[in-house]
Order: sequence, then C-alpha cells, then structure tokens
Amino acid sequence: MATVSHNRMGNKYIEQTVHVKNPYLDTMEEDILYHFSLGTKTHNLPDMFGEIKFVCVGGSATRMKAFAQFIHLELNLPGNAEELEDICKGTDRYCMYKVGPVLSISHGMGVPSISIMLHELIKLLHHAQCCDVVLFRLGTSGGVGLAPGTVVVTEKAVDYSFLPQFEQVILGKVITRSTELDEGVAQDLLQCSSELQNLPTVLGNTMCTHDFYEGQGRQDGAVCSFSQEEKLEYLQKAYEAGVRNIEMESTVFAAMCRMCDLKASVICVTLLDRFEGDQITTPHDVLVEYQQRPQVLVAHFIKKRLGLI
Ligand code: R2B
Ligand code: URA
Repeated sequence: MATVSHNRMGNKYIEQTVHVKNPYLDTMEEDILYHFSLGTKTHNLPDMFGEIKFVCVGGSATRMKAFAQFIHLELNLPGNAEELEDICKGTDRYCMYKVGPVLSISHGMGVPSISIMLHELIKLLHHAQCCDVVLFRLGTSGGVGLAPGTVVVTEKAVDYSFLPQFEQVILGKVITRSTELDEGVAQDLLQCSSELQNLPTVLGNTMCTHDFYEGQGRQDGAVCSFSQEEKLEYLQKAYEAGVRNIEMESTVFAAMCRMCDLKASVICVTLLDRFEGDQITTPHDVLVEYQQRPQVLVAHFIKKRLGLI
C-alpha cells in the first residue's frame, strides 16, 4: 500500500507500507505469531521493529546469527556483535536478530518451513508499521553449468516445469501464484558484485524443488528411479530454460513477497555443478567461504542504500 509522506527536507515521497492480503487480520483483537514466540498484546511490535528496512532470511540458524554479527560490524554499530540476542529465544523453530535497520531470520529447509515463517514475518512487519522494506533470501544451491562458488541473483524463480509460478493447495484446490521478483534490486545487486573482489555473480533463473534428492534429479538418495541419461536430459532442459541454480524456497518467497507488495531478491551461492555430480565433496572451509559470499554482497548493497559507502 502506498502512502504519501514527507522527508526531512519537507519533500513529498511515496512510502510503501507492508500490505497483508487478509481482510480478517484487522478484526482480530490479538495476533499471536506462534512460531516466533511474539504477539501484538505481549510485545510492542512498532517499538521493537518499526525501523526495519532490510530483512535477510536464510535456511540455517547458525548462518543467520553469523550474518547478524557480520552486518553489525559492517554497519559499525555500537555494542558487542558477539552479544546479539535471539528475539525468538522463546522457541527453537526460527532464530531472529535485529541489527539497526536489518533483521536476520532463519527459515529452515523447504517451502513449508519458509512459508510459515513468511506469514508471521509479513504480519510482524505490518503490525510494526514498517515501510519501504526490502527482503533478501541468502542461500545455498546446486549450480547448473556454473563453477562452484558462483553467486546467482535470481531473475525468475521457477518451478519443476521451469515456469515462474508457485502452486499452493488451498481448500483442496490448486492455486497458482506469480513469482516475479524486483528487477531493480537484482540489477543493483549485480552492480554491487562488480564493485567487489572475488565475488563471481550471474543473473539467472532459480528452480525451486520440494526435495533435495529425487526432486533435484539426484541419484544419491535412498531411492532413485531414473537413469543418468534421464537426469542429464532434465538438467540440460533446465539450463536451456535459463535455470542456473536449484534450491528449495525461492518460489514461495517470491510469490508471498509479491502478494504483499514487498520488494524481494534471492541470492544463492552454488556449492557444486550438478552436471558434474550430486554429492557435495568440497572441503568444509571452502563451503564456509562460499556461504559468506551472498552475505558480503547483500552487506555491500545495504551499506550503499544507507549512504555509508
Ligand atoms: C538450499 O540448501 C538446502 C538444502 O541443502 C535448502 O534449504 C536449500 O534451498
Ligand atoms: N541446496 C540445494 O537445494 N541443492 C543443492 O544442490 C545444494 C544446496
């Protein structure tokens, strides 16, 4: 939803507030964000979160804590980065850290896990009256025809048939939603990557699957019902459709942000090239460095937007 506001110079500008698409929400006396262990009656959400402008989400709780500590140092904020408190400490479903205007949250693995987190996150941003918020998913992925360690900024989040859509079953019916992401943010991220060393970055389509093994055409799961030729044929088709990486959350992330007028971007590093194999054999220290790459890129973007560089 757009609201006309005035900046410090008295000039008019359009403020983009967070638009929940649920007519029932405002009729509720209290909203309990169960999986965050937060609520509208128990917490002052505008006080706690009103200043948030950037929300970074990622699968692992450890990685999102490390990101919070990293962005704390990058933004040169007062206090000890080592002492950041998990806002969701009342639950072990997700972790959440607030660092100035940045919120860092974990979402677990797969569409169902991130989707629950996103419902509660978007409601939280709405209740907190946040505006002009940009969301980023920082993740890992399997590359399709790319050198391991390449960062993919998602152009289109696509499903198993390479279409930019997310299918949700609601009341027994399949509802299809568009997964368009913000082009401007993606282009700005690419520009940021060109200003950084050692950050090979491409724009490409990201395929979202509901499984890491058979769903991503892996032959190393407990079950496999297809041949090596069939697998390579599927990966080749994906490549020809512009797919450059495969992960497990991008379509629902894109669809929900779009429905709620939130600018969003997906930035995932590739851990391997799926044309070369299925198992992730890269040494641990190399994987740790790869996983920092989306964080370094997004930190640079945030610092630029805040006018710090
Ligand atoms: C990337 O990595 C996880 C699977 O290993 C999954 O959450 C994803 O999207
Ligand atoms: N995450 C995925 O979903 N797939 C991969 O191949 C690697 C990380």
